[in-house]
Amino acid sequence: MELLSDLKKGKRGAIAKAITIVENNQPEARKILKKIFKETGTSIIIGITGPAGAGKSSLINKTAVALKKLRTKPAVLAVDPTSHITGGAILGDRVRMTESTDSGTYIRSIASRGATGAISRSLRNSIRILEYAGFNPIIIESVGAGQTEVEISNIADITVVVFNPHTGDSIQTIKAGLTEIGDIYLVNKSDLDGTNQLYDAVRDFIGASERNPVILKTSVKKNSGIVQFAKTLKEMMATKKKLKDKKDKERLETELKDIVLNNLRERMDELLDTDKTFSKYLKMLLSKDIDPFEAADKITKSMVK
Ligand SMILES: Nc1nc2c(ncn2[C@@H]2O[C@H](COP(=O)(O)OP(=O)(O)O)[C@@H](O)[C@H]2O)c(=O)[nH]1
Ligand SMILES: [Mg+2]
Repeated sequence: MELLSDLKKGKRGAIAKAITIVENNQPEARKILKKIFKETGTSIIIGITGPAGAGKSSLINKTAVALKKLRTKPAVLAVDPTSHITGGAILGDRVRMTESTDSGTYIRSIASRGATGAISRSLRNSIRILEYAGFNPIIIESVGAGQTEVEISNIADITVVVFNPHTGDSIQTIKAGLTEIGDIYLVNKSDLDGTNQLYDAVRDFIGASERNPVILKTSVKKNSGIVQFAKTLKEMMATKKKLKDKKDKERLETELKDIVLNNLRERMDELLDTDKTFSKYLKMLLSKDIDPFEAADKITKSMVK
């Protein structure tokens, strides 16, 4: 496949095409994954999460440049669940990230519509494409909303949580469970008032925990703290590499279960369409001779012994 050799060379067009293919889950996606799978699972995944507007895209832009100077080859995948609402968020992210694009970092927004399972699948496989193309680390930007951030910390080897001074919801988010997931906490927009108070609050809430996460102040506007952040990431890439094997085992187990359950669901769905027991109990249900739960129990028992 010519696409594969171009991918291996890290050609942008090939990467874009391959990610589009795995995103849309075309049959061709399976062919690609079959060929590249052995050479994946090698890069460190950095998840950057936090509220919308915290400065994640701006930070990633600068940090990618700094990481390049530290002789790594970063790529970025942005997962933005608000994109389908505003219609412009994806473009906004792309524009804000142009600086790192110019320096040769691969950047891509991936669709975040649809079921969370579908998002995880396209994320996992897009990561694989980028690994095969030689990128390391792979940075994932995601808005920390509801379940997303938990998912990101499942996928990421290093999780970075971004807060801002002067946003009531920062403290709220700290309390709402983000304390568990971060390896690094950033107080971004440190050019604004309230930075030290927030830094102290984060340290009091989180810093004392057993995991002993790193807490840093950054300002994209003043260009401060970014190099230190990039250096911290690079050091952590080395230490996390050792933990990666164990985490990958769990991830692959989860993925395999997901796929099998999906397959079963599809198969069962087809079977039900022609299943005699199903139509028998459906008739009884329609004539109110049985309730939905009992009908479902009977059908399920007849199918799974
Ligand atoms: N004052 C200040 N503004 C910043 C800083 N970093 C980002 N911003 C601004 O915050 C807004 C949201 O940034 P963006 O990167 O899109 O945030 P995201 O939604 O978390 O990706 C933009 O207007 C940025 O210019 C910073 O360090 N200081
Ligand atoms: Mg963004």
